[in-house]
Amino acid sequence: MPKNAEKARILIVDDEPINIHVLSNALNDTYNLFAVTSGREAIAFCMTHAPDLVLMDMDMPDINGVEACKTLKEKSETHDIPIVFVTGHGDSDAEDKCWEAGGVDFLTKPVNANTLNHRIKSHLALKELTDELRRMAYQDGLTQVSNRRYFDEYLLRQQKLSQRSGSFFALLMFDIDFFKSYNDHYGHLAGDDCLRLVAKVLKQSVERPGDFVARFGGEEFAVVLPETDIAGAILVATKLLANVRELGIKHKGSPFGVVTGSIGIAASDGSKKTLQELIDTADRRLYVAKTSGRDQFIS
Ligand code: GH3
Ligand code: MG
Ligand code: MG
Ligand code: MG
Repeated sequence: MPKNAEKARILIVDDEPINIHVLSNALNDTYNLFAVTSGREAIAFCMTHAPDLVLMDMDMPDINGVEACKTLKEKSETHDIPIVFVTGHGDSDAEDKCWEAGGVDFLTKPVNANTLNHRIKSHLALKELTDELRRMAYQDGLTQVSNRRYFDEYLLRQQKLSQRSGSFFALLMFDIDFFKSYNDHYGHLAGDDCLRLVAKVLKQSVERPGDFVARFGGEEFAVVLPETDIAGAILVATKLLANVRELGIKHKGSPFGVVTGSIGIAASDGSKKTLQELIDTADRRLYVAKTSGRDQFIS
């Protein structure tokens, strides 16, 4: 069972309603079941509903099960959904195709209900563990935003996308002002609380689907904005600074009286700069924002 005790959601894909009926009856009622009758619908459903597991027929009109599986494995949004093939093809060539397409398991019809339920249970358990491991590997333990490791991967992916499309993406380096003095006045634990609050408000302040916030280190956060040039990044930076200031976290050691941050902005169309140059540019501008007053951005 998923940790939040919600029922796991299973999508049954089969062009024949009788098969959907049989599988539904075979599955025990700890699952939340959905069904579609084509590969095309399966892809659309997975993109919008992200089921926990898919039971996939092979032969279907339009997109067949193997093709649908390949497509799902190619998309980052659906890549991690385990796909169990349930098919009338018992031959080994068909099995090979399912494995090659990225399926996690293969069952032949008629399916033994007990076997089906056991296989599903173990795939769901494995998925949950994998998700948890991935979360731990990519999330900052203190603030729950992405960590540096994920930031590095995300930025690299963004650069590749941008190289292909020719569109700009922006990087914002945000650093809390006078944070050493905050710790000195209020203690390290209060400092940790402050970091959590700031991380949360940064995350809430970016709106577009690909916008990304990570803890870069210490009291410094990185924000990646896909499909965004300097002008767009300035709008976001203005909002980030205002939202942090408006948190109103008292800070006796700051001339502003409340916790504020400074931002350095850099943008790239993927072609000219290396990622290190992009980060260096944002860092340099952050430094200027600091030395020329703080609670501001430099672009
Ligand atoms: P500036 O306005 O120039 O950025 O000054 P600053 O004091 O914010 O910068 P400085 O780099 O001198 O100090 C950063 C402080 O952030 C020092 C460090 O102890 C604190 N810090 C880094 N990580 C954590 C953390 O995880 N928790 C807490 N409470 N403090 C942290
Ligand atoms: Mg079929
Ligand atoms: Mg600082
Ligand atoms: Mg710093």
